[in-house]
Amino acid sequence: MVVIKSTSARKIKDSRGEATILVEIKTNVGKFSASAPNGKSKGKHEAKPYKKNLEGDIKALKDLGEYFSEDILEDFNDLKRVEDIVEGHVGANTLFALESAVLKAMAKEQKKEIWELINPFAKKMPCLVGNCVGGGKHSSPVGGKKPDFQEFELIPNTKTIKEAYEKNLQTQKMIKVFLKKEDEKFKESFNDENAWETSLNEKQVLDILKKTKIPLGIDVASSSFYKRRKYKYENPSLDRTSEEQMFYLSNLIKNFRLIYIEDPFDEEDFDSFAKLLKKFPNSLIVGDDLTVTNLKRVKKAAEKKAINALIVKPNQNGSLIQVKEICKFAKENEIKIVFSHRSGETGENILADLTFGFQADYFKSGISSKVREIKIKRLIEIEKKLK
Ligand code: 2PG
Ligand code: MG
Repeated sequence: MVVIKSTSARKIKDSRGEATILVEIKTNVGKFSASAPNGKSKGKHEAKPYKKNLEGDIKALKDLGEYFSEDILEDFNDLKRVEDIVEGHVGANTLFALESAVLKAMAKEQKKEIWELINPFAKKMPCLVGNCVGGGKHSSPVGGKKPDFQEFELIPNTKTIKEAYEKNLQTQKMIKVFLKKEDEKFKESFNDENAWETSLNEKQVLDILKKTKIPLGIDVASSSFYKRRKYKYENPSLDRTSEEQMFYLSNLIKNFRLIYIEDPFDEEDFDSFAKLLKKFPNSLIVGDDLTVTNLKRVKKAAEKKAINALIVKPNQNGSLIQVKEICKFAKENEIKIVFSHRSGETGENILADLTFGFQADYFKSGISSKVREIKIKRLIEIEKKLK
């Protein structure tokens, strides 16, 4: 059993150089720490990362430390007790980091892997969704231009995670050569998630990626360019109504055989999601800003038949108990689960254990860079031990 003796937190920098939180707990079995990432293209309905601000949460956590002393924490569901104590005092980033640290303590005390605390019978590895080329909010313009879509993903079909990881790394290097040829403004620069920045538009990027023969996906992140009831494209400059967006995306899905389409419509437009899913039941229509790892919104999306896949970003919610409920609900409703990194990441790799423990179908992250690879490498390590 684990008993928390004190809790503290401090500010650290994420991969974008922005402040985020690292939580440390002192327990009867030692000290444990965990950090939370930061999003940039956030859903309107995401839980707040901090109650008021980071400093306030750091103070709150210190003050709350002694309230844990009576609680004995033995299994995953005991995180509820942690939540009961801090609820209302801290935001989602702080709660997620705190619960992650508690899981690390429990795993150590029980001589288990973290994923085993969630599901000791977990077997299936997720497929990798690797962000290869970027645009939107995560990218800077190259020579004044960038794609309006946020992410262009490679989703290789391989036997093992290790092969998928290597294939994505190799392919991303190959894409550099293609971009050099097709984009005279290309500067070999990476965006926030180590995806290539380019001056090309989404259609031109997909033309290049198609050559790889790897199944492709996109994160349209369309709420970020939906203004006054129009999708405001800048490259080239063109406004699209919802109907026009539907038509445009449908053509892209057909022409490029897209198997994964995240946030194709604005975060309030469940009905357009549903229409698209009806047209393309064999592609994954994925909710991220739409569902924001919030059980109520996931249930609404399921009722409206708006999605057949959903992004799970634990720090969009904070509560790992609710993450568990969402995964259960998704499985019961045949909705595929995609665990995802954030655009501002840290060296924390617990996301890999959560992904495997909850038996997610996909794991979305950047392809290269230390903070992304550390999570993929943890998945590879789990895969290796299973054999
Ligand atoms: C997304 C994420 C991760 P952010 O939109 O899917 O790529 O972006 O972390 O900025 O919300
Ligand atoms: Mg997204």
